[in-house]
Amino acid sequence: MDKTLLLLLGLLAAVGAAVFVFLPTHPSTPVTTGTPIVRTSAALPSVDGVIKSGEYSGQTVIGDVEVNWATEKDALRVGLKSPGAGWVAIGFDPATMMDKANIILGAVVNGAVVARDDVGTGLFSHAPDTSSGGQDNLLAAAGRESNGETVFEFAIPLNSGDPADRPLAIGQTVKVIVAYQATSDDFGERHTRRASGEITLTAP
Ligand code: HEM
Ligand SMILES: [Ca+2]
Ligand SMILES: [Ca+2]
Repeated sequence: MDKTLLLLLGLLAAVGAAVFVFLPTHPSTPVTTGTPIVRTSAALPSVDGVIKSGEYSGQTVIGDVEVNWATEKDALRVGLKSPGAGWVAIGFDPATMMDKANIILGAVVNGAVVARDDVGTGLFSHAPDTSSGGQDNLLAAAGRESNGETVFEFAIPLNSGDPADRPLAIGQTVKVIVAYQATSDDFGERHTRRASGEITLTAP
């Protein structure tokens, strides 16, 4: 083997080693896992990714997420606004911490909403209802992200009939948990901030 070839091989090996060393240890964040749902419902034209004044009968701030809600005959509409560009979520009626809560997550990915109907599967975990034989019961979802803030609007049945969801009723005061991610749209990524509060489901 002549010297030039050896030199070339050595150079190649060095470049290879450098690339290996500088590769990130984690694979790049995958786009939201699970089945993405992008839906709007003609019956719910207000689920459009914009929270207008007077659109919701209830409003509160939990953590630093604005939570808006209103009941329909058999449904609950919710509008969340987070100070982050990643996912935002609300969980209804947890048993302990995140466990058993009916968790609805949303993210705006390249201008389109991705939403999922989950359930708290443990103190610090959640999974799509569909992964435990349940159904995704989102009736509508829409979202908008601008200036590092995310608006996520959705509607769910008050009582979906899905054993993975906890039934809600008009008149009920329900514990809710709220969380958001500052940067990641990956539903598998832990919250930047989380908090809990209460909302009362007054009649429409
Ligand atoms: C894969 C996503 C998630 C992971 C890995 C995760 C993990 C955790 C962990 C480790 C804690 C305890 C430490 C802490 O307080 O930060 C926690 C607490 C909490 N999480 Fe999550 N979480 C996730 C998603 C969510 C979602 C979507 C919500 C709400 C809709 C949520 C709501 C909460 C709340 C309210 C607490 C405090 C519970 C309490 O102290 O009573 N989490 N989570
Ligand atoms: Ca659910
Ligand atoms: Ca469900």
